[in-house]
Amino acid sequence: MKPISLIQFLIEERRAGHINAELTLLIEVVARACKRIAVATNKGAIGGVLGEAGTGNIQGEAQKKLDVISNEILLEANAWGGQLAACASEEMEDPQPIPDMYPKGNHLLLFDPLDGSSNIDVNISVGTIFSVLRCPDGITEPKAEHFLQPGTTQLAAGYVVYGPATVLVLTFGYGTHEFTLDREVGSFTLSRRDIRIPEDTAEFAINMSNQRHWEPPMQRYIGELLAGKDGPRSKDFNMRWVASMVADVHRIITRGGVFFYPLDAKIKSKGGKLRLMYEANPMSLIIEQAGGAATTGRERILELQPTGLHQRVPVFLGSKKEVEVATHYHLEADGARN
Ligand code: AFP
Repeated sequence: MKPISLIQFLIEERRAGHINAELTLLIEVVARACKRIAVATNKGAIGGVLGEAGTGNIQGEAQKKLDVISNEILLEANAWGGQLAACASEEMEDPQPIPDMYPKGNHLLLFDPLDGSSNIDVNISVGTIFSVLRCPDGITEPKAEHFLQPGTTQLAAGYVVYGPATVLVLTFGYGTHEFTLDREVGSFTLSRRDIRIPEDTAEFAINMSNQRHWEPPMQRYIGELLAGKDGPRSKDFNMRWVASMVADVHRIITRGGVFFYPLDAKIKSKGGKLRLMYEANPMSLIIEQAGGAATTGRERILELQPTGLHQRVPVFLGSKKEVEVATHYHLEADGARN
């Protein structure tokens, strides 16, 4: 079969009425920026891109040089594109307006430029996550409040994982599709259409070092998985944790599994570890469009009304049946308490 390039795929999606001309170009611009990030990431130590940038981001986390470089690549590429009213990045406190010298469009772009950045220096997969929203009608200078739309309103969501291969996973709310970067040709090529995540799984991903800080229903759920064949689940489970959400989600997109970053006593006051607008919402749309589920352990993530651009939430996502069991345990415990 003849390979289908990203741009061919986007044109097909436009013909099918799934996206408009502006969104077609916007995704092409984001994909092009991600190719540049892939080049920078691949150079590693010889590109002089490893190590600390000596700055902190809005979350108070130390920034790596590649965090800063990736943020700049995405901002620059998207500023001139003409499809955006504004951008918001996990690395910046406030939304970034489009400079006056460029035309403006009707879309809002949110991104985590380099997720999993503590893995850069050890040569483990990292990635970019992005989400596209419509700019509310009549707003010419969008502020943070205009970005605070529930995940169900996302027009597009995607991630690029910079691993042994550079892979883009994309959804417009009509299925989840995967593209692999053909380095010789320089373009993303469709590698899987309409990905389906198996409903059942025997593999979970969680940072077990936080176990003693989890809430009782999380302790119960993971305890039962660890008990394996001899426990109430009567089945052995395997565990994986890359600590780059893109890599952990990509494994789930490829062979099923569940990913948890639950509430724990250390992060309770912050609301969770992962960011709703830059990580949880785009990943939840991608997962749901592939037949999986995504909750906070209590509510469907995509239906949350955001309260802040940098809001954090607990994340349970992946194979539907396991997300349902873990969510059920939390709701049951809440019910017993009330
Ligand atoms: P960094 O970008 O700071 O490395 O954080 C990565 C991340 O947001 C997400 O990609 C991982 O799943 C999660 O944090 C890892 O968290 P732990 O280091 O607490 O395991």
